[in-house]
Amino acid sequence: MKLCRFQNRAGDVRVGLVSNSLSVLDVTAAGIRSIEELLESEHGRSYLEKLEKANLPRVSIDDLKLLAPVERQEVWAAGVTYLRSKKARMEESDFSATAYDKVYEAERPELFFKCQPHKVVGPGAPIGIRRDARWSVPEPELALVFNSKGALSGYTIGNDMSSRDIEGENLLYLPQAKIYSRSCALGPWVQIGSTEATAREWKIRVQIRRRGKTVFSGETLVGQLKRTFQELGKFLFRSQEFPYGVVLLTGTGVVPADNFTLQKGDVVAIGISGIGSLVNTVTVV
Ligand code: DO4
Ligand code: MG
Repeated sequence: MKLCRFQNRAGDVRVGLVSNSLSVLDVTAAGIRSIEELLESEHGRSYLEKLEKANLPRVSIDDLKLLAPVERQEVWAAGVTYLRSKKARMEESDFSATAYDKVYEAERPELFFKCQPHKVVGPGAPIGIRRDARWSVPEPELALVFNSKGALSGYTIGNDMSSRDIEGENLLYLPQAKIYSRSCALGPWVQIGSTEATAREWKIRVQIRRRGKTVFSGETLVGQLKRTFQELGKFLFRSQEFPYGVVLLTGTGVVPADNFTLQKGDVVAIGISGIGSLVNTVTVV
């Protein structure tokens, strides 16, 4: 089941259920105002199944714009959770190599604050590279959607945009390398109802196109993620509350070669086999 946020032709923001590739069921017509309220409710899933059969308006995909499936949730991220990420980070910086090496093996994962919802962009919206960065990359990641009780309620696709030169210069610059306008993309919807065992079989693919040509493509399996979803969720909810729930990016397992940097106009397409695809064009911020 896929839950989305969308804007209709009148400009209203609505919650939808994506039942096929052509249209979305408008569940706001049944009084649902947010994805959050569905994820918070114990009966959210069975209620949605009922709504699927109810006579609600269907909006054609041509008459709507999908929005990022976040409302008030903070976005956090896990790092160095795939061997590929550890290797790339250790190569990027002699200065920080030991830190990356250690955190990959440590009991406590690297978890960092990524952004508030207003910095998140949705499907089709421009994603940002910093004007003061020389080495910018996308990070295609599975994103876990937790409700306020810490229950894993769904999954979406995330792009943890990163400035590798800034991060590599000094680990203390990590927030600047990771948090800036349009530095995170999420979407196209929240996939609910899949177990961790199923999600670990999903493939994550990324393709970057420049003036119509593919300049990078790569893939990994969610199963390569070193830590379990439960482990990441437990650490995230330790000693802190998320009253609206939280989205957690789980780290990247695909990193372009060291001579690659994103440019304005590049099109970044991320696909996760069990979810769908998220496509954004790069802009300079
Ligand atoms: O420690 C740096 C960030 C790591 C990260 O974002 C990742 O591994 O995906
Ligand atoms: Mg990342």
